[in-house]
Amino acid sequence: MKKKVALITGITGQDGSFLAKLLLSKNYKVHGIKRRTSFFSTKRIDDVLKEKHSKNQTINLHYGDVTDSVNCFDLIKKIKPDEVYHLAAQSHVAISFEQPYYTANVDFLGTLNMLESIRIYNKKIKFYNAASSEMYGDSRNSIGEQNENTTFNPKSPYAVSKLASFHLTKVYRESYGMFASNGILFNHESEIRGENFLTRKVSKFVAKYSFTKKGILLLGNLDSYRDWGYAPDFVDGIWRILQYKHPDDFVLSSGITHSVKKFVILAFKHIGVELKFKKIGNQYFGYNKLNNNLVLKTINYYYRPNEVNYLKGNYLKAKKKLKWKPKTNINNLIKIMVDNDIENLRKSL
Ligand code: NAP
Ligand code: G4F
Repeated sequence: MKKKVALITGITGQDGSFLAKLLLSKNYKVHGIKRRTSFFSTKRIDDVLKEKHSKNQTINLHYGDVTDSVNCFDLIKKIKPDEVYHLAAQSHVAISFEQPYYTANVDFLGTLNMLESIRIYNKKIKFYNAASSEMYGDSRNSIGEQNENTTFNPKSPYAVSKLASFHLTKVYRESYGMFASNGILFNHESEIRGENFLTRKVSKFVAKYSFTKKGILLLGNLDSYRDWGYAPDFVDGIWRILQYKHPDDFVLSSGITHSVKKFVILAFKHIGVELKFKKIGNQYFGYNKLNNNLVLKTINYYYRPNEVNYLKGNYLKAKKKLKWKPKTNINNLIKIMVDNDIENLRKSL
C-alpha cells in the first residue's frame, strides 16, 4: 500500500517533533520544514535523523520559512503531501507584545501562504492549523469552561494572529471545499518544552535546586490559571483531527485547571520541598518551609501588558467524535518534566 505523505511545518519545535515520531510509527513518509539557523536546530529530532542510514524510516527535511510564499508553494509542489500539519509559529505570548509585526507575519501570513499554496496546487490536500486557547482571552461561558462555541476575546498580538489564522482556515474550508481543520489546543507541555515557557522554566530550576539548594527563581504572574496537558497526548489528537470524516474545529485540553502558583508548589513538592508564600503589595515571595530560605519571587519584568487569567477547556466534542482523551495528569506531567531535567543535569556532571 502507498505510504501516506505528511508535511509538518514547525517540525523542530515541541509538537512538530512528537508528531513526526507519531506519524513515522504509523508508517507515514514524513517531510518537515526547518529554518536556516546559525546553530543546528534539530535537537528534538536528531534521534530519528541519526537512524537515517540504518533504517528506511526517517524525516525528510527541507529548508524553508512559512513567511516566504514562493518557498511554501514550491515545497507543496515538490513534496505533494496528502496531509499538511501547520505548526510553525512565533509561539511565545509575552514575546508577541515585543514583536507584534513579526508575530502577525509568521502566525497569520504564514498560514495564508500555506493555505494559498494548497488551494493553487491541489485542493485535496488535508490541512491542519494549530489554533490556540489563547484566542479565548478572558471569555468564559456559563459553566466556566471554553469549548468550540465560546466567544473569542484575544488579549495579545499572538492571540489575535492565531484567531485570524483560525478564521482564515474556516474561510478556505467554506469557500473552496478544502479539508481545512483547526485544533484549538490548550497548554501542553513536555520534557522538550521550550525553556522560556513557564512549566519548563520551573522544571529546570527545580531540578537544579534539588542538587544545589541554591538560587532564586524569578517569575511573573502566579495568579493566572492554565489547563495543562502532556504534548504527546495532544499530537495524537492532532492526527485524529485530520483522520475525521470531514473538516471541523476541535478543542483539545485536559479539562482541569490550576494556578501558576499551584504548578510551582507541585513542582517543588516533587523534590520534597514544601513552599510557603508571603505577598507584599502585588509581589510574591516563596520560601523553603524547612529553612526559610527565599527560593522564588515575582518581578515586574515577567508580567505581561495584558494577561489571560483563566483557561479551562471542555474537550467533549473531541471525546465524542475523535474518541480522544488526555492520558496524563498534572502530577505525572510534573514528574516527567522534573525527572527529565534532573537526568539531563546528572548527565552533564
Ligand atoms: P514551538 O516549540 O515554539 O515550535 C514552533 C516551531 O515553529 C519551531 O519548529 C520553529 O522553528 C518553527 N517556526 C517559527 N517560525 C517559523 C517560520 N517563520 N517558518 C518556519 N518555521 C517556523 O511551539 P509548539 O509548542 O511546538 O507549538 C506548535 C504550534 O501549536 C504553534 O503554532 C503554537 O502556536 C501552537 N500551540 C501550542 C500550544 C502549546 O501549549 N504548546 C498550545 C496551543 C497552540 P525553530 O526551531 O527554528 O524556532
Ligand atoms: O508558559 P506560558 O508562557 O504559556 P502561555 O502564555 O499560556 O502560552 C502557551 O499556551 C498557549 C495555549 O493557551 C499557546 F498558544 C502558546 O503558544 C503557548 O504555548 O505562560 C503560562 C502562564 C501565563 O499566565 C504567564 O503570565 O504563566 C505565567 N508566567 C508567570 N511567570 C510566566 C512566567 N510565563 C513565562 N513564560 N515565564 C515566566 O517567568
